[in-house]
Amino acid sequence: MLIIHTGDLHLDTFSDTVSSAYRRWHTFQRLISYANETHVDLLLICGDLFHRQPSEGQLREADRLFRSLDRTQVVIIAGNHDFITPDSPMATYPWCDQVTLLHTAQDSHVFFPELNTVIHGFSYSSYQLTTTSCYSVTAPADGRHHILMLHGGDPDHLPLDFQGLNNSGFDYIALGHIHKPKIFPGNRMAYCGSLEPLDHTEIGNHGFMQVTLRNKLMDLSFIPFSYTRHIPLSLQVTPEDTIFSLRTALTSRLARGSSGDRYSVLFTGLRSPEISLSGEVFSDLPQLHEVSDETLPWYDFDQLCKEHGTDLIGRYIRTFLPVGTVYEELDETNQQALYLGLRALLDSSDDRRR
Ligand SMILES: [Mn+2]
Repeated sequence: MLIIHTGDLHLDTFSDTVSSAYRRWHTFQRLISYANETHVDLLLICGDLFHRQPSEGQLREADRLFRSLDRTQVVIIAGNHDFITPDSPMATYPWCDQVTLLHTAQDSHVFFPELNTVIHGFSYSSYQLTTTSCYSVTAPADGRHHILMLHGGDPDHLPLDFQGLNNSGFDYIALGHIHKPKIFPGNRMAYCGSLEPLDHTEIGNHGFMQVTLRNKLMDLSFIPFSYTRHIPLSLQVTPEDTIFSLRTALTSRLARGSSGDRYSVLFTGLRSPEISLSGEVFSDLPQLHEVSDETLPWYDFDQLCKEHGTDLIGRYIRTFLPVGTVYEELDETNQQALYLGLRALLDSSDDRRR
């Protein structure tokens, strides 16, 4: 039996750009195709298929995709974002035959005789859920496979006893809500993570969990599947670097990734005071999501002291660096203070010269 465990698709989120919402729908469509190509038996959607209670039209869009599944059965629970109230369109939507929505909070489950498998789970009926009394924590020993779907794991959204769950007898526990994928020790429980990252804070690989269950033997693996990957990248700058040398280093690093990769670049180290590393300098590189510059300008202190003698700038430097001491001996706070103060003094003396 082959199972895909996904969740937290948040298909209707428009938090960053409109195109990224279509990207999420498109990746969802790719997942449906993948399920057909690999002959998946069960597709488990562990909450937050939508970011808010979906409209009838949005449900129809999703249902149309589910209809194209050849043999895969779909089981859905609603999470804290798409929770179901009695007047939600989700409460009464006539899903196609392949889809089961586990709706009620009281031990709801569905049995698939051809797979000898029972799927347990329930949907949220409000944004918060601070109790765990709403689901059964032990699987019956009846010779069937038992799989539990849950959404939550923080104090306001179904606080979970992960150790207890691990010993609960379920063949697999499919978790949603936390957007970073995680497989728990013992290989029987996992957060699938969001299928596509929702924004640049959801860094690294995103995808789904793939479960193969044969008799009582289980194989669990994370399959990277998202189009977009947000990647933090730190680049060390030296005083010898020029804008051109840094652009060359950056573009060769970006060329190693795939077209959906988006980088948040952080420049650190010492740069020549002649160059500026603001985002505009790199704004033509489409893979860059943001550029942060934490570099400090590099100064030749001995040369500056010679030039400025006992004027304000010379005396300021000697306050931090008496004769015979070197910059590297200063602690980080004093290094920063020296640089920032010197920058201000040099800028104001430049202004006076103009
Ligand atoms: Mn959630």
